Amino acid sequence: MMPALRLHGYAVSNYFNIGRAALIEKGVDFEIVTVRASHDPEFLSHSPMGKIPVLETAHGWVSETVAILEYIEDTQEGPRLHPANPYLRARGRQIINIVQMYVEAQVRLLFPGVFLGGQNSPQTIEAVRHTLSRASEALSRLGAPWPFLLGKELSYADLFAFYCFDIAERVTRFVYGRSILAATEGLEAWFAMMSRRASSSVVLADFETALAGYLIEKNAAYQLGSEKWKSNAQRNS
Ligand SMILES: N[C@@H](CCC(=O)N[C@@H](CS)C(=O)NCC(=O)O)C(=O)O
Repeated sequence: MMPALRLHGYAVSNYFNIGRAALIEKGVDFEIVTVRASHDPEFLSHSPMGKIPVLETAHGWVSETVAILEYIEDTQEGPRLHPANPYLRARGRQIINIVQMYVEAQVRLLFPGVFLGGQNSPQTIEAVRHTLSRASEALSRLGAPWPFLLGKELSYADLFAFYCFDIAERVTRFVYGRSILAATEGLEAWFAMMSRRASSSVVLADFETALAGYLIEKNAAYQLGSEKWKSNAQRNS
């Protein structure tokens, strides 16, 4: 029998990886449909912005990762990943918003010169640096993880932040020669802990394979294999 949920997208996408990790952490039976983002009318009818991931459900299609995560939480069994406590839930959403808007969307502006074989203007590089510093300071002000971002339990905030920081760390190391993880209180140890989760091993292994092909395809300046920082961070945790 076909699983009730099908996640469409592919492993080079940090957003796809967040959705996939959530389904794995929940223990949900799901299927992956490998597709790229597209503006084909058929795809747009499922994902109105033409972006991945998009989740196919018995009720219909859902795009936008935060909406996908909420749908999974509301319909699936398994460990709770969005806290029942309204305050904790709001804090989780607050972290997700900060990470999405002021970290992920910012480093994405630098993708052309890092992953896409293009260039980044000095103005963009400076503007992004400024917003990333504010985001690091903001997240540091929220307090170091203990051990997860919302306390004792893993939540969507951790999964969302983990896959966004994985890409942000690659970009900030490459563009600025600086670690955004080191600049944010407690995040290096948290990132190393998150890397060791069983879901992370599966998702990151597929990500690295997909990224290797993508970098060649795009003639990217960024090279895999320059990530000694990752094993260092893990060793130091
Ligand atoms: N806000 C969206 C962002 C998803 C997104 O940006 N996905 C990228 C892949 S990581 C994509 O589809 N890019 C193609 C495009 O922007 O046209 C979400 O939360 O799902």
